[in-house]
Amino acid sequence: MGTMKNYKRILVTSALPYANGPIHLGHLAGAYLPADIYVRYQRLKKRDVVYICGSDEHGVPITIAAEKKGVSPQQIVDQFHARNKAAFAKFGMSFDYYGRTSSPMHHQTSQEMFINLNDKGVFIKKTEQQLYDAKARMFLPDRYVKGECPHCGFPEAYGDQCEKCGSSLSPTELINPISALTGDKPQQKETEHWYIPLGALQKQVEEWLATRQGWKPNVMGQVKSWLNEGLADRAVTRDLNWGVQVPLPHAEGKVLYVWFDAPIGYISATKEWAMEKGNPELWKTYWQNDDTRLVHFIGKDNIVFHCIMFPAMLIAHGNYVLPDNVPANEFLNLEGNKLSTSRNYAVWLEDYAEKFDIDPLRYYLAAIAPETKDSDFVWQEYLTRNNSELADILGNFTNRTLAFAKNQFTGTVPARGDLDELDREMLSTIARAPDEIGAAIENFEFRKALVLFMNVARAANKYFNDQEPWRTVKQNPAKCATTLNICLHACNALALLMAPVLPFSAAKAWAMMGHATDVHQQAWDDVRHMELPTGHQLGRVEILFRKMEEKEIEPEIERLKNIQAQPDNKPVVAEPTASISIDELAKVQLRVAKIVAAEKVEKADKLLKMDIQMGDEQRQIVAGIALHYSPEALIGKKIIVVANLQPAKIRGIESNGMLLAAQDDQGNLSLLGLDKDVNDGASVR
Ligand code: B3M
Ligand code: ZN
Repeated sequence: MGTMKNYKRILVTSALPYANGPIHLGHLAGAYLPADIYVRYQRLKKRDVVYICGSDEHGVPITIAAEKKGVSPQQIVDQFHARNKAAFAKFGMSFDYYGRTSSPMHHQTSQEMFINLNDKGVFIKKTEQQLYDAKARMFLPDRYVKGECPHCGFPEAYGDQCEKCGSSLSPTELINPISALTGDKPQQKETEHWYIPLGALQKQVEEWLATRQGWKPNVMGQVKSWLNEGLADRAVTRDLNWGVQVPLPHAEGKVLYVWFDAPIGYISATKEWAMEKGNPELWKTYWQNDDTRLVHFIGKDNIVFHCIMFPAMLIAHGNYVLPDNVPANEFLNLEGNKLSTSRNYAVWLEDYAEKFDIDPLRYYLAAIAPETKDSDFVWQEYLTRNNSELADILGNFTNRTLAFAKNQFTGTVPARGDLDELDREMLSTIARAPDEIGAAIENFEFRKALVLFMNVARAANKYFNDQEPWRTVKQNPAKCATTLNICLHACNALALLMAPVLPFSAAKAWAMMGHATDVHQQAWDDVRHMELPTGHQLGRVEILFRKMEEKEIEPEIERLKNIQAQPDNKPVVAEPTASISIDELAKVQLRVAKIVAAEKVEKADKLLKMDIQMGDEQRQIVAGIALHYSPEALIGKKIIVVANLQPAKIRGIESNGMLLAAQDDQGNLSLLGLDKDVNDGASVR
């Protein structure tokens, strides 16, 4: 774990998005939301943390976008820098600074880095043949050329990278290259460029990587496969008229390669942040001290640049910290298909924000974060999780508790009396939560953190049910007061615990608890012991999470379906096959679960509703087995469930998983079980 070293401060970056288009959910889920959750948590832990991002305004992606729209590159970046900055703010991205690489500070910082390495003799200067478009009278760097990937055969690989297999490429490596400007077959023409000798730096990069701990296997795996192939020298300059000028005489028309200057953008933005704070030297504390923990949040297509190329530059410079971790995410798909900007097959932040609340999206995206493999955004699932988790569990618990306190205890906190077993259990669940959730966040396991968080809300909701305060209020008022005191204590804790993921709702919930302070200024560890004093006046009761209706998401689903149905679109879904691959099988998560509660579903004679335990997770499932098993006979039984089936409503009751049973043609039914005892939560393979 990266936390083993004693770091004094944390510097977090999210990939600088190209300012050539708007931001969509795939971006958000990969590089921004996880970082924001991490940073918000670290702030609540009272750690010294700075969160840096900004616009990447150079490179061929920008000039191509400008050419397409018939405007200047500057107009493109001005527009999208402003729009993307605003969109991120709406989604609660809590950057300490959002810079841009067209700033003078950035140009200067990048040029200094280039000069520093050049003076040290790091670069190799090469004269070589490069692809040239005679019609456009221009060299064709990076995305100006397309062709077949020499590694995987993908026909639309770019001159700098294949988006299919992730290989980083040079234009001349492409098979059958064509100019993206004119469609012509390019010529070769002589030009001169500066190269960073990654081959010569490989050993140092490897030595540094060997000291990294707690990296995600998918990230380290990709890095290792690069290293195994052997690193090739990479040109760090381009023949282009847009970008940071190469700061040497006789280098007219040459700019720094965008992947040379963009990561330096993290440094220049930190400098600008420090200046804004009135302490211009402060950036050095973060970038040039070994006790800074540097963490880069990125998508998987940026791994090679953040784990090899930028570290190699920093190593060659010698006076910078290297990343402690690079928790890169896999990709987010949309309704079963790959996102496609060009086909508008995406959900754009700006559009989303006009129609829907922000926190439910943050919640759902964190719940399906593509942490270890690609994941899929499904509108229906988003709605279900909003309604059955945020609204029915977290919101419902908060609202019923506050409404009860308002009606029975004049909106104040009643006294806590003698505790019974359930009271003590609830209090200890709350006391354990900050460390458990915190540990998951520290490990970049945001999905797990969310499950742990929601389990606290689930337990609280169940506690309310089990203690039946609506009954004890008449029979045993002191017990009722204790129950409500503990429920309010739980609401208060949940308001703070939800702050990293659900920042807007946390503020609302915190105000509902009667606090005039800012929830985001509280201390995470206080959850263990923060008590609401008896008599504390609670705030106004409001709906925390609104239930959504199908008709709100129908147009969104429709729009995406229509795009998919357009005939000129190549299908991007995998062909269905009769037999399934091992990878497809691996998508089905089977786990051992213990049935802890079971009851008949009213007016549905075949259905049973069950609470099942899988390790530290509790869920509810509904199954059509009531004619074969009585509820009592099931309690304590261990069964096998499909754990990652989309939650569904069966007769209006949420079912989150499916149990496995065998049924013959006589109708005999048997639940699948185990022939030796293993712990619930165990996975079945
Ligand atoms: N702009 C690529 C991207 O948006 C690039 C990231 C730069 S991070 C220094 O995917
Ligand atoms: Zn490829």
